[in-house]
Amino acid sequence: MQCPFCSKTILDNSTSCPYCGQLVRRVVKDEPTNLPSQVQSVAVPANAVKKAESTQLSGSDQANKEIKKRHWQRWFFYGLLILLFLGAIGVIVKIYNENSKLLVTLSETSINLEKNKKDLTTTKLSLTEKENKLKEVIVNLSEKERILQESNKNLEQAQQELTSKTEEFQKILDEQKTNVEVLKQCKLDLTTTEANIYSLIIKFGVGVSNKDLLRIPLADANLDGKDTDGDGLSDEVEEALGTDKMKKDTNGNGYNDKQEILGGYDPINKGKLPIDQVFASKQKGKILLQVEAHNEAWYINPKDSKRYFLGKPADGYRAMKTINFSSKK
Ligand SMILES: [Ca+2]
Ligand SMILES: [Ca+2]
Ligand SMILES: [Ca+2]
Repeated sequence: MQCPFCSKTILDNSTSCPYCGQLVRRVVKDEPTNLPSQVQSVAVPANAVKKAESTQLSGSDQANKEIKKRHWQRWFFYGLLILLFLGAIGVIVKIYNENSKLLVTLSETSINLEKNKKDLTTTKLSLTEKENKLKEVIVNLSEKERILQESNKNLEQAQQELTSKTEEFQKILDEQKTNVEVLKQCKLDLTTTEANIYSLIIKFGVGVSNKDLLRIPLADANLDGKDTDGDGLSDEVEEALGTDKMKKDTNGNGYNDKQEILGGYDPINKGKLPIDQVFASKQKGKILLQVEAHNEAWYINPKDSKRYFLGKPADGYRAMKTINFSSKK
């Protein structure tokens, strides 16, 4: 049968439910109670009642044991649930913490990424700027390379010109060397010629007194040279003539020494010079040496019978070249 209170299956002759302890069967001798209508009333003998009561007590202990067992099972189950719940909470907390850390890491990574993006942008800008500068440098380099090539061409051309000029210069140097050699030879020849002229002047020169020399008119030639007083007669000529080389007008008559002597007047004393054309004509072609002075030489030109100053014998060649005379006349 089933207990009407807890619906558990119990023995058919049970008077009370071993599970819930409720009375399920009423004994006849007892007074009627307010049992549920389902409870059946049966006539039970007295020993059976005792036995039933004994059985009822035994069932009640079992029921209590079962109840305690179920009670402990329930608490074990609750404990297990609590443990599971706490474990789940622990797992959730751990996951939350991990997520938080992950979020922090993600945030930091995001910040770093943003920073890296900015750095990358800055680097790109810098790179672009450097690229532009590099392009400018390349352009400048190309321009400089072009200039360099042009310079190299110019240099090459200049080198060619230099080589050409060097060759020309070398030719000029060679010519100059040749000319120097020729000049040396000419100087040597000149020295030889001067020596010959000197020998000729000494050999063919005829001594003449200053008085006789004044009888021959002076030619207006070979009178230049160092002229201290500026009267037109060189110091050397004035020494030969006996005039003052420091005064234009030796005798102080208002006419300078050159004017007077070329005009036939005495530049030292007053009056005319003792010009003697016959005497002068006899001296044509001769070289006269002024023995009363410093052996200055005078050449009497056959063309005009005038005396030409040759200077000292060593200077004779220079003087004679300018006279254009013929000694044979
Ligand atoms: Ca003079
Ligand atoms: Ca003078
Ligand atoms: Ca005078």
